Amino acid sequence: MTQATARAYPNIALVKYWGKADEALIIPVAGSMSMTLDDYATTTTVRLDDAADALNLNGTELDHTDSATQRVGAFLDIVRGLAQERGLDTAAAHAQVTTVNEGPTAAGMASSASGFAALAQAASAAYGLDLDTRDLSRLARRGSGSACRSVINRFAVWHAGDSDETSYAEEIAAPDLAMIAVTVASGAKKVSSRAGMRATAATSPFYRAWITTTEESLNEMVRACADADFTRIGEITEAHAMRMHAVINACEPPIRYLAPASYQVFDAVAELRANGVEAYATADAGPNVVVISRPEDAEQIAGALGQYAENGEAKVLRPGPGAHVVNA
Ligand code: 2P0
Repeated sequence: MTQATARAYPNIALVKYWGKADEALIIPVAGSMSMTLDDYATTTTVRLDDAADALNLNGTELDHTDSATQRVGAFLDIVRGLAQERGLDTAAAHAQVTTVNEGPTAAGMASSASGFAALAQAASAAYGLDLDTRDLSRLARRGSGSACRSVINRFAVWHAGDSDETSYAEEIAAPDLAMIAVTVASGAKKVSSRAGMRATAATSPFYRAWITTTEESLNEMVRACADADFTRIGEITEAHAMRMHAVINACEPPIRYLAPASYQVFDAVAELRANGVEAYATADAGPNVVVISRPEDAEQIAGALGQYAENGEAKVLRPGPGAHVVNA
């Protein structure tokens, strides 16, 4: 096979990944848990040819010196290494990578997760590697940590592990959930996740506590999912998100991803709860807030929170599929 196309979706973590034990292999300091979304897909085609590696992103041909092209090229080297280990004659080939992110990049949804999950699936198929879900998750992890979770259907636990072999995501049963995305500010964040994680490890005095409490939160989350205990899932999610922002805020110099509008959404979610509507909020390395609810409450919550969104609308999202080949 010399060409393959794959699709993958972003994921939103309920227990967050923040910090690496191994920078080169992207082994996290603790496990995490997420829901794969059903919108904002990335579709990526990898075509083998003899020219140099090339990247077309959302219709724009990027120069080989562009940092995105270089990151994709480094990832393709890992795929070629696997092909070489297996004695495949594709191992020497370069690749033309064409990738399209659906929906606004401005939505602040984790495009590196869907991007590297789709690339891992398309590239492994194009180079002739027949990877099972675990090995595909391990491969996607090498591109971007959170991408290992976007390989997985619906709900994923990323086992931190302590080696390339033992750090992967797998599906976990969880009660049906909805997410409501409230995009309060679009645009690129000031500090990338990668740089923010490094700063946190190097300068935040709460880093040790973050690592140990994240493992505890994950264990509790796995139990709450097994019990289909939505309330506990929500409580862990919101407390854990605040802890992540706390450990980040404590950096020197400080890093702050949340904006005043983000806190307004957290307050509005608390008010919904006070009025008997169960909703819980989380936020990644940026100001946008994602709320979790039972599916039947999602539209009402979206209606209540739309006023805080930049475009006046909150978006309901549901569990979606893991990375998959769409043609070959
Ligand atoms: C997460 N984030 O668990 C957390 C919450 C952001 C905040 O995973 O350096 O883009 O490529 O492994 O995967 C963002 O980190 O970082 C992330 P790299 P990645 O979703």
